[in-house]
Amino acid sequence: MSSDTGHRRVSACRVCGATALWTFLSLGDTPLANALIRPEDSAGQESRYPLVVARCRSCGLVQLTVTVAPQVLFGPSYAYFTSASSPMVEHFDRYAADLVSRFGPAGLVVEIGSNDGALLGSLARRGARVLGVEPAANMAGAANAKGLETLNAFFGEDTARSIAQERGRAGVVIANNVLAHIDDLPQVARALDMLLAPDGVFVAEFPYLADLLQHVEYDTIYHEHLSYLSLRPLRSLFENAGLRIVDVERQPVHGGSLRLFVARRGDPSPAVRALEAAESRDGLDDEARYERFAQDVAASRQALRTLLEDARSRGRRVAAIGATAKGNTLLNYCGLTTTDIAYIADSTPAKQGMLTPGAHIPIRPESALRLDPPDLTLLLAWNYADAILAKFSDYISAGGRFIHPIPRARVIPA
Ligand code: JHZ
Ligand code: ZN
Repeated sequence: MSSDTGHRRVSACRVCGATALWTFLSLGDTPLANALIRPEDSAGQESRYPLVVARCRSCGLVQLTVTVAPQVLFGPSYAYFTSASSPMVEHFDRYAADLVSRFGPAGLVVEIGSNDGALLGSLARRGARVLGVEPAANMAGAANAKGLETLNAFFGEDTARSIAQERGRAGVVIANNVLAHIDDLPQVARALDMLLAPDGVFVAEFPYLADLLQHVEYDTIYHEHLSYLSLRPLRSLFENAGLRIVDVERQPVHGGSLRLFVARRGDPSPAVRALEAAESRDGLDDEARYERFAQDVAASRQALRTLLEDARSRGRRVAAIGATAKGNTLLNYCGLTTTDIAYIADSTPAKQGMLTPGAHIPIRPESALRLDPPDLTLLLAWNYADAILAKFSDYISAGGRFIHPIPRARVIPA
């Protein structure tokens, strides 16, 4: 059964307001990617929402055609703890070191969507004066409990104004894996203009559209990710608020991310110019590129289903690792159930014992892969493939193998 309450259809582009939105991909009606279910509630009805992607014919922003209310997605309790993934903790520690060496003490440092405080902690240890802004009450609570002051709020003009009034303007404002989650992007740009000191810098990191297209990372499409970001639409977003993209770096996390540096003054660095040229060269402005992506997605689904059917016909037992948000797009879009995947191992205590949305696959601790080893383990956290293969080298030595699902499903190590 599907229900479709609590969402809004989008009729105008989230950056430029144009109404010419061209739809190129539908992944069906799916439940929310982090809406884990308690086993005792498994008979209840789950809300499903259309997971459809469109591109603005005016500014080029790739975006979902619906917006689910943010209170529903991020409200009192959120399932994803940054600190549960040690590669992300290490990434944010290097990130903190980079920021401190680029900007020095920088006065007040505000992080939007600061989750459980992984980056704030690394910055604070390096002497920065930090403040988190985090809408999920359980995440804000976890960060405050570690002594990392975090406001339990959504970021917007009201929050920006009150922070600036009470604590002064910020030298650095950071937003990691959260810009794509915000519906009203022009409001964010205006709020940044209120919060940043005259020479302040906004630093944002997010999964990059060019990597999503190239590596067929369709599973990073879910209702929390309202937009799939690239340079051209972001440039007009910031320019409308008197801000400019002055530098950019590619980062390997989450399947390929961009780290942007935005300021009031300064010319775009050579890296910005080079990446803009690469986006045009790679077809990010051409609808044919997105049509090809939609075909790649269907082919990737078919390849995974074929591999799993083949494994089943040989009597192989399959489990998975990483009860990720993206895993739930993959499982539901590929139509996988407990017949295909016995369980999912995950390091997050709050996810263990729950069922995944839609597919209802049970989540167990990581130790399950050793105590009850499957023949094959589907990497639903393929972004940590190297770390997971290293961690489970004993499982591999005993004959266990992993399935890497994208761009085309394959068994590793071969
Ligand atoms: P991970 C997240 O999505 C959250 P998800 C968010 N929606 C977002 O925007 C994107 O990132 C970019 C577990 N794990 O990071 C921990 C192990 O079990 O791929 C996590 O539950 N063993 C805000 O959910 C999950 O896997 C391990 O060794 O797709 C990883 O989730 C490791 C490394 C992780 O993100
Ligand atoms: Zn637009």
